[in-house]
Amino acid sequence: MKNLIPIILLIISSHLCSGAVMTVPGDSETIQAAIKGASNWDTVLVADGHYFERLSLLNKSLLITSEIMLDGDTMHMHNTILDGDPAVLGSVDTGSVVRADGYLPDPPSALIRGFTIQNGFSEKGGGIYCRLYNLGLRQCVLRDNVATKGGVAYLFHSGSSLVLDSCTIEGGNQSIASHFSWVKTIMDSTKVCVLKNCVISETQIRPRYSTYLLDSELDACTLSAYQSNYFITNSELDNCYIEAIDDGALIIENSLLFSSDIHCDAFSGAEISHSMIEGQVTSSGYWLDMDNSTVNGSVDLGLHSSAHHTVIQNCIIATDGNPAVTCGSPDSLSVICCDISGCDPAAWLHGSPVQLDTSNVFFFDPQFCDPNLSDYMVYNTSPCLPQHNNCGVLIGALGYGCYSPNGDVNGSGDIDLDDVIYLIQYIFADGPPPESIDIADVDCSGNVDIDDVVYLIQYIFANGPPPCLSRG
Ligand SMILES: [Ca+2]
Ligand SMILES: [Ca+2]
Repeated sequence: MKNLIPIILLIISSHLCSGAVMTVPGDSETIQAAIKGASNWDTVLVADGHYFERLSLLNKSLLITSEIMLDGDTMHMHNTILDGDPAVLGSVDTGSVVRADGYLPDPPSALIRGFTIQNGFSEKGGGIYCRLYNLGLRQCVLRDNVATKGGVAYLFHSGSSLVLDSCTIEGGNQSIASHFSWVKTIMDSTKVCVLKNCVISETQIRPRYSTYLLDSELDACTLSAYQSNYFITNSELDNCYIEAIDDGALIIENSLLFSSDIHCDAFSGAEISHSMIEGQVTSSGYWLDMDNSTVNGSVDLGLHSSAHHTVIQNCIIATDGNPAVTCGSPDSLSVICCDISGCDPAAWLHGSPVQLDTSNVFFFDPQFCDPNLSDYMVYNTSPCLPQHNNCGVLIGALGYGCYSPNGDVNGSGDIDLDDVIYLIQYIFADGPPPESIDIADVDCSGNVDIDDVVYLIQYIFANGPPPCLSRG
C-alpha cells in the first residue's frame, strides 16, 4: 500500500501542465459553468470568494484550483469557499458539495486544490462523493459537512480512489445515522482512501461525536480526538500521531501503525485490539485497554500508562530498555498473558499501582520475523503462539508466518541440483511432492510447472534471480 500514494498523486497531478485555463468569475460566472465548458485536462482557476455551489465534475479530468496555484499563498484555501449550504441552495440535488461520479470503466482524474469545502448535506458524502473517479484534494479545508454516511467523504466502489494531501479536516463534520463521519468504503476492502500530511481535528458538536476511519491509509497525519471518539479500523498509518484529549476516546482495531505514536491525555482513554503499533503508547487518562496487540516501542519505553484502569491482555510489548511498562498511582494495572521483551525482567514495571495483576507475564524473545523491516509476524517457534505458551492463546496482533526463500524442494537445507531433480520427478514422474507447493513455486507464479524447473536451473547454474519469498 505504501507504493500507492505516489502513484495516485502522480496520476492526479499529471495534467497540471496541459490544457486551457478558464477563470472564475472571469470566463465563467460560476465554477459549475466553467466545468461544463471545460475539456479534459483543462484548469478551472477560481478567484477568492464565497461560492454557494455544489459541483458535479461531469466525468471530466480537470484541475480545479484557487489562486494558490499562482502564488502558493495558503490563505487562498481559507478565502476561496465552496459552500453547499442547503439553506441557500435548497436540497433538490444529492447534496454533496463535490460530486465526482464517473460512469466509465476507466475513471477520470481530478484534483481540487486550495478550497474550503463546507456545509454539504447529503445521504452519502456531505463534502465529497467519489465513485469511479481518481479524485485528489490538496490543501483543502473540510468542515461542517453532514451526511447520513460519510460526513466528510464517501468513497464508493472499487476502481475509485480518494487522496487527501495536506488537508485539514476540522470541526463540524458529522454523520447522522451510521456515524461515518469520515469515509466508508464499500463493495470491497481495497484501501483506496489515502490521507497524506493531513490534520484531522474534529471537535465536539455533540457529546460522544464519532469519527470513523475504515480501510484507510494515512501518512504523516495528526489525528486529534478532542472530546470526541475516533474509530480506526482495518487501516494502515505511517508516521502519524494520534491523540485523545479531554474526554476523547480512541478505538483502534485491526490496524497497522508504523512509526506512529498514540497518546491519551488526562480524562481520555483508548481501546486497542488486534493492532500492531511500531511506536509508543502513552496514557495518562482514565483507561487503557489493549488486547491481542503488538507494541514495539523501539526506544526505552514500550508503554506508559498512568491511566486509572489499565488492562493489557495477550499483547507483545517490545522495548529496548527498562522499564517496559510504567504505571502511575493510585491505579489498577492488569498485565495478563503478555510477552514483554527487550528489558530486564526484574525491572520491567515502574510504579506501584493499588491493584496489580501480572498473571502469566513472560519475557521471551517473541521471535519477530524481521523488525528491521517492520515485519512483526512471528516464527512458528514463537512463545507467543497458543501452542507454545501457558495461556493457550495467541499473543500479539499478527500470528506467525515469516518470509522464507523457496527452492529447497527436497527439504535438505540448501538449494542445489538435487532440488531440480526432485522437482522434475514431482512434475513429470509422479515423484513425491515437496512439503508445500510454495517451496516449489520458485517464480511465485501460483503454480508449479516446467517454468519453475527452468528458473531453478538458471538460479543455480546461470546467475539467474533467486527464488521468490513466501510466508510460511
Ligand atoms: Ca535442497
Ligand atoms: Ca511457478
